[in-house]
This record gives sequence, structure tokens and C-alpha cells, in this order.
Amino acid sequence: MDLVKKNIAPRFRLEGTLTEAVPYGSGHINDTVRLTCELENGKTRRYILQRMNDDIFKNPKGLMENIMNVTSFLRNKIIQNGGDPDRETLNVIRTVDGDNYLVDEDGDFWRMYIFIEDATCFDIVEKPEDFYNSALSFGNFQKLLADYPASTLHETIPNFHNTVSRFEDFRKAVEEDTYKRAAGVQKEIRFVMDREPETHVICDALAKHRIPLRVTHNDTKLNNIMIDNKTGKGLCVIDLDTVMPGSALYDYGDSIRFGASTGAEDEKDLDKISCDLKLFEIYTKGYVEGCGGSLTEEEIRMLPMGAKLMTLECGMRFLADYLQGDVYFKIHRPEHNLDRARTQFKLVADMESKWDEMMSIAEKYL
Ligand code: ADP
Ligand code: GN1
Ligand code: MG
Repeated sequence: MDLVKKNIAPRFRLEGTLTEAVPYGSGHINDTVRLTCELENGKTRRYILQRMNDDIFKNPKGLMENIMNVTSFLRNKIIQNGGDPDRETLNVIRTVDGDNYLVDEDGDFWRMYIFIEDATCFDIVEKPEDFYNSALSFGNFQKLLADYPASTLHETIPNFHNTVSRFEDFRKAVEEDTYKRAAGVQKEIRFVMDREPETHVICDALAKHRIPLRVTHNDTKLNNIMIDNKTGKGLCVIDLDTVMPGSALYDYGDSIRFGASTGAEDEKDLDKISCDLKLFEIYTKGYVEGCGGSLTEEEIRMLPMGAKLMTLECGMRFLADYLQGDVYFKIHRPEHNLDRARTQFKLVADMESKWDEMMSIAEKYL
């Protein structure tokens, strides 16, 4: 992997001697490598080295400014609350020149974090308690950032969860049909087109101030949180690239679409995909608690809509990427994005069939 061959690591302030570099994790966006260094006393130190995806993040400097500011803000709060700031938030390792990221000769952007030990990122819910604990942590993350100066945040991806503009992007991808793939996915395209009116619901509620704009994470899937191996509690919210002003419905909804599904995001057998209402309820309880009473009544009433729209949006994004030749999300097999889109649409349809139950569950937390 050129990532490892490039020998970028020594240009950061590593402790000890580098002994191993392996591709790591299952993120769809950045290239991630886990580094191991041996110290003179026989102990090891591990790090996460990432090549930031600058096709997607057009302003890596602004992005790193967000990360430095958000993590130092969180660090202070964690210290005030008696926590361990070295494990409960990301810690950036500087380059030997003292910068918080590095640009190499090819123009690639690199950053490094302390590797958080004795904790796990899950790609699927193995134990409902993990999902509940992730909800508490994502809710708490939002609570901790409630007084963060939102106007200082760079918008790292404009209109990231603007479902109306996401729909327009989707429509354009269908019209252009650059790779001549649309004919084979008419059913999926129709599924999205039929739901166009709903894509406005959260945008309208924000525009009319029926729900508040908050500082949110915006990418709250289960593998963006580390669960402590010893305590089983949510330890650290990671992947802070998209911390931006947004809606609590985005964070809640994105967690549900990923974690309350009975199958993996890229499961080929759609019979295995449904929305597990027990997991839906567990997450709802944890998120409302984690937010510490800060969600408004309207937000709570709209939680099911958050779940449905974030799932529809993600499906639209996967399908648009399939139509555009798989340029955004990393794929590991042909039609990977199409498989992903199909699971999302199956989930949306299943949520629609369970709508009344989802509403009743949310209303319990009013
Ligand atoms: P992407 O944007 O590609 O999803 P992430 O920042 O989420 O990139 O990192 C990918 C994976 O690397 C995570 O899901 C997690 O497994 C692992 N990871 C990232 N940061 C750390 C860290 N500081 N400590 C341990 N593992 C990490
Ligand atoms: C991407 O970076 P990662 O893999 O955690 C994507 C999310 C999608 C998710 C779908 C910056 O998340 O928006 O919901 O894939 N992140 C970005 O799995 O686009
Ligand atoms: Mg990630």
C-alpha cells in the first residue's frame, strides 16, 4: 500500500521506533493506518495515521482547525468532569515541525492521532447494551458542545445533511447517467422519486425554527465511537471531520439507520434487513438521556422522521455514487454502492410499515 510505503510516519512526533504499519478500520472516506512503535523500556505506543480525503474535504486546513478547536474544548470539559482527556477525545500528534497536519510532495494531506487502546469500534450491534451506551455518548457529545461557538466552525462539507439539495444531486446523477447504469436500477430510482416531498421536512422545520440548529457530529454510525473494552461504556466519539451546525435529528437518525438495522449496511440478502424496534427503542432512550433533557418536544416527536430521512438520504447518496461511477465512498466489490443503497431503501420501507410503533416509542420520551 503506497500509504505505508510513503514513509510519512517519521515526519510526526512519534515516541520510540516504528515497527509496524497496517491498514486499519472500515471507514468509507479516509485512508487509515495503525502504527506501532517500540520504546526502549520494551513497551509499545500505537498511533492512527490518516490520509485525509481531500477530494471530499476541500479545505483540510479548516477541517484540522475545527478538530483542534473542538478537541481542546472537549478536553477542558472532560477534565472538569473528572474524566481522562487522553482517552475520551481524539488527541492530535503534531508533525516534527509543530504543525497539526502535513502536506507531502504529492499534495496529500496527513494527520496523526494517539491510538485509543483497550476500546473497540463495532461494525454491527453485537450487544444491545453497546448500542444503548453509544446513544448515551452521542447524546452527551452533543450536550458537551451545546455552548461551543458554532460560528467559528468551518463547514467542511456544505449542505452535508440538506436532504433537499441531496435529492437534487441525486436527480442530477440520474439525468446525467454517465455510466449508463440507470436502466438497471429503475425500481430504486422510483423509490427515491416517490419520496421527494418528504425530503423537505427537516429542512423546513429548521428554516421555520420549529427545531433548533445545534452543533452536531453528523456521522454518528456505530463505528465512529469507541466502546471501552473493560467497562462496556462509550469511551470516545471519533471521526470528527463533519462536526458542524446541524440538527439532533441528523445524529439520532444516522445512528438508527446503521445500528438498528438487523443486517450490515452492505448486506446482499435483503430478507435480513429490517428495523429492529427493540434496538430503536434502546437507542431512543439512550439518546434522550444522553442529551440530558435538552431535546425539545418537537425534536422528540420528529425522531422517527430523523431516522427515516437519514436512511433515505444515505441510500440516495449510495445510489448517486453508483450512478456516478463510485467516486465518493470506498468500494470493495462491484455494485457495492448499489448493495448499500438497497439496504437503506429496504430499511426505509420497513420503517414506513412500522411508523405508528416508532411514533409511539418516541412519544414515550416526551
Ligand atoms: P473514516 O472517515 O474513513 O470513517 P475514521 O476517522 O472513522 O475514518 O477512522 C476509521 C477507523 O479507524 C475507525 O472506525 C476506527 O476503527 C479507527 N480509528 C480512528 N481513530 C482512532 C483512534 N484514535 N484510536 C483507535 N482507532 C481509531
Ligand atoms: C461515511 O467516514 P465514515 O465511513 O464514518 C460518510 C457518512 C455516511 C457513511 C455511510 C464524510 O462515513 O456520511 O453516512 O459513510 N462520511 C462522509 O456508511 O461522507
Ligand atoms: Mg468513520
